[in-house]
Amino acid sequence: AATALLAACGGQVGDTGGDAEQTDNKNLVLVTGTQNEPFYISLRCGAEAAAEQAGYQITTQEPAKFDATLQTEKVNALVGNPPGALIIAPTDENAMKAPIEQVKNQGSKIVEVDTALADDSVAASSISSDNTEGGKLAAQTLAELVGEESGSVLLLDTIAGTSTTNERAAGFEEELQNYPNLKSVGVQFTDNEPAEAAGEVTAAISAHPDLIGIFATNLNTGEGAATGLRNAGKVGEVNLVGFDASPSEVDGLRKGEFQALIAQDPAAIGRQGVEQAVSAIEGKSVERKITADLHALTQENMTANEEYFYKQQC
Ligand code: T6T
Repeated sequence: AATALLAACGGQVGDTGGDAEQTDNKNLVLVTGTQNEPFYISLRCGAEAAAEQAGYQITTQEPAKFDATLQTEKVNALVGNPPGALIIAPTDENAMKAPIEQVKNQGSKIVEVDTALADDSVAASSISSDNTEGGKLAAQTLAELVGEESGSVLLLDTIAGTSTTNERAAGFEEELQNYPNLKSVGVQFTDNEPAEAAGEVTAAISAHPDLIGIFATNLNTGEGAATGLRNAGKVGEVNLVGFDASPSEVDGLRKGEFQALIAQDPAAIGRQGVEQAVSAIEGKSVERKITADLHALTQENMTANEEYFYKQQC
């Protein structure tokens, strides 16, 4: 349901994050997916607050783009001076494995936040939304918005190898099959570039005049899709369901450019990432997998749910 709250908390309790040996290295490094991006800003704020509370130092490294080569440079720079824990959002589920393992081999505990490696034996702990469920929630929300009408639906993913958005896309496609009035025209990748997302929307509108809905699997993609709809004069006519709750997406929801947003809780992901990292460093019990909450925001429920808008200041 559009107003559904999906609260899936908890996780599996694991061991102490690899070798149980305790260190007194109180330096944490957070490596985000990219710089100046509202999701990661909110995540960093949560991480910094938790580090301060635990009496740890945290520094944040941000690649200029969401790109595994640029992120690898940030991770490689830690070799020789490994932190107590590396808390990272790997931008590619395969390509980031070797650089992360190199830091792990130097004694750092590894905690994944948001995105994850395909190999789940590298990190001591992973904290993320249930992205498959998030994709399903997006399809259910779209179906509710559309009602009895029928038409084509466009799915916009970011980059192959991004665990989160790929899972959202798969969950969406699976759930969409339950709504025979909604016909998928397939998935397009946007390279996480708003301009590409805008172009995909323009192309889909001319190829499929019955386009009735779009699911944009993250913030940049959603913002670009909204631009595409504005350019084509189709705002409000084509239902746009986005992911995340950046200031500009929330503004778009208010204005009717988005009909729904699936909001994550990045600050909680950052906070729990630090908490698990500290437990791993201190030889305490670590949870291998923690799932953060998701919330479907619509114009009707957004005023009552402002707490889910991403905060941009720490
Ligand atoms: O949607 C988030 C994040 O969860 C995803 O992994 C990458 O994109 C965002 O950072 C939003 O831009």
